[in-house]
Amino acid sequence: MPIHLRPDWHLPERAVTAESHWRDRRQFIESMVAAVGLGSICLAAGCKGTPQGHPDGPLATSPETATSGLYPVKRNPAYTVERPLTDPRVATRYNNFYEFSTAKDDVWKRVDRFEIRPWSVKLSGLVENPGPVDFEDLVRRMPLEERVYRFRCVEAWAMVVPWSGFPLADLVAWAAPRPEARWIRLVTAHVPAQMPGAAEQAWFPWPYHEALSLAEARNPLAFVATGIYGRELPKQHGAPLRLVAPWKYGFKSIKSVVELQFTAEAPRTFWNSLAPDEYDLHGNVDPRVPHPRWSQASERMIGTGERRPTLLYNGYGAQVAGLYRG
Ligand SMILES: Nc1nc2c(c(=O)[nH]1)N[C@H]1C(S)=C(S)[C@@H](COP(=O)(O)O)O[C@H]1N2
Ligand SMILES: [Mo]
Repeated sequence: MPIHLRPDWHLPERAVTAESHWRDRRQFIESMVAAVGLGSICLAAGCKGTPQGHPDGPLATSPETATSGLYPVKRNPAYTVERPLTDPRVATRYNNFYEFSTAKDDVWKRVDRFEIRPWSVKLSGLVENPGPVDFEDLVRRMPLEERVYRFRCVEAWAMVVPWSGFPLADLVAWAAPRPEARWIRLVTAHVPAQMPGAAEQAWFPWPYHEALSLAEARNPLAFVATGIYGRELPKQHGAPLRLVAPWKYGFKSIKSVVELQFTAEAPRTFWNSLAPDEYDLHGNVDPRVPHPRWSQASERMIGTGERRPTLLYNGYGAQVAGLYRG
């Protein structure tokens, strides 16, 4: 099927935001924070003891569900970051989720109609244990923990957030891949009636789809997030479950997953199919390889505007570099 591409199709991260625009938004957020008197929230990754970044109100868009009561969950101290946490009021209002909007600052306002219950995840392809898995059953059975991860968008903005969830390896084990399985194709829900962005931009090759090799999926860093900031995941972050692969650019961390298909061959992926020279199949963070339209040498922390040097594998080389040797 020929895909009609608008002239701006190759600007998936439309807000390769001009610094001036960004400063305006930051001032706006700061004034909003001041206005509602929320200035005293704990932002340092070192503020132990308190549920970190547990906000009053900013995640009000997290709907009440039968599983909201599972959070907060215990922090896994093996996954901490030397940087301050991103302010939850910033992270939950600055999202990339094209099914809802191509602009980052209004995704959270456009998710209301999206229905996340009931939800099931289909395990398919080369597995011994295929079939639909009910999300609530899954999340109750999995060992939930909190991990603080760096997160780096290909567009050069970055954040540090506490995700709640479980290792992807546990879901892989549940599926029981056959020996021929080498890859996993992950697929997002596609419900245009509930997704204004997908309805407006019908020419994209929906549903959003991504891929990890089975070895990557079994790496202990690969995480299925069901919560953030000590609460159940709000819809704009990919409720009820999304991938977090923190050593890869953000586009690999697919949201609102409905299917894991185990394959022998490398599957095609949404952004790589659209623009292979801009969005590598593997998408591993690498400061030495510029995006065709911008440098990847440094990154901008959302919420503070601080610039940091980009780290190879986003700082997770010790855990993942072995995957790519030879
Ligand atoms: N289904 C789906 N998943 C997606 C996207 C998307 O548009 N659709 N955007 C990706 C990109 S480019 C980024 S940077 C992250 C952003 O995650 P966040 O909004 O939770 O910060 O989600 C990724 N997952
Ligand atoms: Mo991104």
